[in-house]
Amino acid sequence: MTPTITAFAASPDRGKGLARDMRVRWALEEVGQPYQVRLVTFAEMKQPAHVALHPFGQIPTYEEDGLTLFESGAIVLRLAEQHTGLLPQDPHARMRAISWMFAALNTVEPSIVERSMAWLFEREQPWYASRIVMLDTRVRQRLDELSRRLGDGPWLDGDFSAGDLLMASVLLRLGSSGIVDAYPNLAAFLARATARPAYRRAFAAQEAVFLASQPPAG
Ligand SMILES: N[C@@H](CCC(=O)N[C@@H](CS)C(=O)NCC(=O)O)C(=O)O
Repeated sequence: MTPTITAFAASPDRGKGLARDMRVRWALEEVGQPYQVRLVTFAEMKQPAHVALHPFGQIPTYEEDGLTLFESGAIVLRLAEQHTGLLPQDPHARMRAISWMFAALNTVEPSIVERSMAWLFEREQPWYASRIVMLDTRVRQRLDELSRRLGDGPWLDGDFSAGDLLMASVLLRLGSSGIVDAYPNLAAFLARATARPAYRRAFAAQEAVFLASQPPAG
């Protein structure tokens, strides 16, 4: 059965690949699994039909043969377990790659999300200028550590894995802040990740949703 994921009908990032359906689309493309997308509005995400799939009324969700999942990390793990290509076969290497998945979502993403939320909701407030300095420091602390561990390696631990996919997805959320540019090895990691054909296909698919929502030029 072809799995179905949900994504924003109108993504706030205007198709820049930052919404969390992107990482699921990317994983689906990496493993060569065709999929369908159901687009949902913000209002629909909070309705009982969607909340039955996602208790927090968010995207993405994933439905496949009677299995319903939420949380992008769990969905990527499901795909990586089901197919070859995103997790090593060796049991220790596999668990290390899974550790990187958790690290991306649990250790690196929170400070990045906090920074984005402050920009979105607090940037007009009098405290923003001092708060952003503190938030940037916390982001940089994680990037310092990550950069040290990555060193000259192409990926975090051996071959490209779901850990790299999630870490790249998380770092991309720093967007135009320029913070990643101060770390040449992390910038190169992102360049390698986003050059992958699976990433490009996933990006184009989510961007097409935004482009289709725009009035014709002229
Ligand atoms: N931890 C969740 C976060 C999901 C999440 O925050 N989704 C956002 C889109 S990227 C969303 O649906 N936001 C709308 C809302 O929370 O109302 C995951 O990784 O799937």
